Amino acid sequence: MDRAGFVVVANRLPVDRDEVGGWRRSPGGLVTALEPVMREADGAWVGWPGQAGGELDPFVFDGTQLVPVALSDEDVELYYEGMSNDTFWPLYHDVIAAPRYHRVWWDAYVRVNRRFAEAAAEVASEGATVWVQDYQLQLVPQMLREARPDLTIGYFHHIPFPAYGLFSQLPWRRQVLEGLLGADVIGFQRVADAGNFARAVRRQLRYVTRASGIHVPQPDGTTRVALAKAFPISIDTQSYIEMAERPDVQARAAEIRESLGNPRKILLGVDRLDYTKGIRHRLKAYGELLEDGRLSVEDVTLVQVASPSRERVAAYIQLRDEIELMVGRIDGDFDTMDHVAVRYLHQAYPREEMVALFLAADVMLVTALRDGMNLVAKEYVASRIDNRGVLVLSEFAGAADELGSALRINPHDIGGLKDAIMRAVEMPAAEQGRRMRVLRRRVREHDVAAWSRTFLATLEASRRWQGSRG
Ligand code: GDG
Repeated sequence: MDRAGFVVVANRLPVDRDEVGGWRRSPGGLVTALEPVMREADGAWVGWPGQAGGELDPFVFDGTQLVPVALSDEDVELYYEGMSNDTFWPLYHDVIAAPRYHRVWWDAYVRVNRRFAEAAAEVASEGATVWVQDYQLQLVPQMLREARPDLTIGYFHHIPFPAYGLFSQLPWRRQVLEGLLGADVIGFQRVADAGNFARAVRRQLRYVTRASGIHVPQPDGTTRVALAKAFPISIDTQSYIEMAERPDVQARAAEIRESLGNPRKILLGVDRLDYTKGIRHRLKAYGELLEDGRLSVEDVTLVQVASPSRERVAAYIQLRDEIELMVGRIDGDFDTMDHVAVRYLHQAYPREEMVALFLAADVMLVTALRDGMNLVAKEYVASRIDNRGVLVLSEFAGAADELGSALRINPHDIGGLKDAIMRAVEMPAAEQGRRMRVLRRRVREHDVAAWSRTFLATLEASRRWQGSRG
């Protein structure tokens, strides 16, 4: 195994198995964002290959060294489905679902984090930069620092960081804060997330914080400054623009409209089927608008793509039942032979189909109850090369900090959500254009490459500064 000067550590490797047992690159923003950096810096990526099973040797894919971390069936159940997706995920999304605290899950989480840290320590060259990703690996920064004090360590948290009143429920709150503080820079989606983190550190560990700097006492009696700051993630905007410009994608958008019976307005929701996304609130508001007669199925259709997610976790199984009951009721009450109220799709689609849907949709509904960023909101905006369409955006999604020209909503306020949907459906083209242009400028200027550049530049600067402090 060659040692690397730049190492990404993430729960998943950036590849999936293809049909013939080979590897193909997985879709997704992080993979695209890091590709140029990986290539330039002879990078390595440490992660789980996605299926439980035995050891795999490191291998090179597309010029990047991939270092697989094996997870057993038990690891997947306890560390991934348990601690990551049934404890941290609900706790960090404001306990929308009840987090479960199980000591055996935590023990597995510690054990698996150690395995990731060891793999990273082994592949990183002297003085390398290591970038740890997300809530599955919150202990890795400190474990790595202990093993390899020569490394520069960054961490990015893709989901929200909750208020202290909620975070303090966590039986292992102290270990998690200390784990994260092993990093030189701890990145969050929103300024508020970084603030919640700093507050938790002050309350729980009694460390001093100044602006975004956190003073971390060291075993030798000195202090080290870790930075906790917001770095809002983004998308590969240009690739969405190029896809939206393709004649076949535009033809597909027209075909989608046609096959829905050419309704006057198409509303769209695209989410992983997750209780954080506010799919039920959206359906409730829409169903009531049909019931009130403010909307009619002759005029509007709601397309809801709910891509399958975490299907072995109980809360997700229950959510799916609830959503499908609601959809069934709305369709049963309001469909006609020619028109459908909700076209519900519990499926995953290729990127081209998503962009065609974005182009076909007059109104995009992002009603998350809590969301780190919500990339779908940015993807919709990027795809609207015609400067038309309306984004209805929850203030509880990180994207709301940047996308101020969207129609901002509180998804808990069903009355307000209904009014916003009506306003979106009725919005004159000129106002759509004014708003969409501002939104598009933001995602063009702030794409995912800018995100990773800014993070890595901050990380580099913090290390230089730390070095000069001696
Ligand atoms: C986490 C945070 C944060 C969905 N269905 C299909 C499909 N997708 C794509 C979307 C989008 C991605 O998946 C989902 O990203 P989101 O940001 O909306 O949400 P999470 O999955 O919860 O992501 C989130 C993100 O990390 C990044 O930091 O923004 O807040 O929760 O790209 O388009 N893509 C395709 N077919 C589908 O059926 N091709």
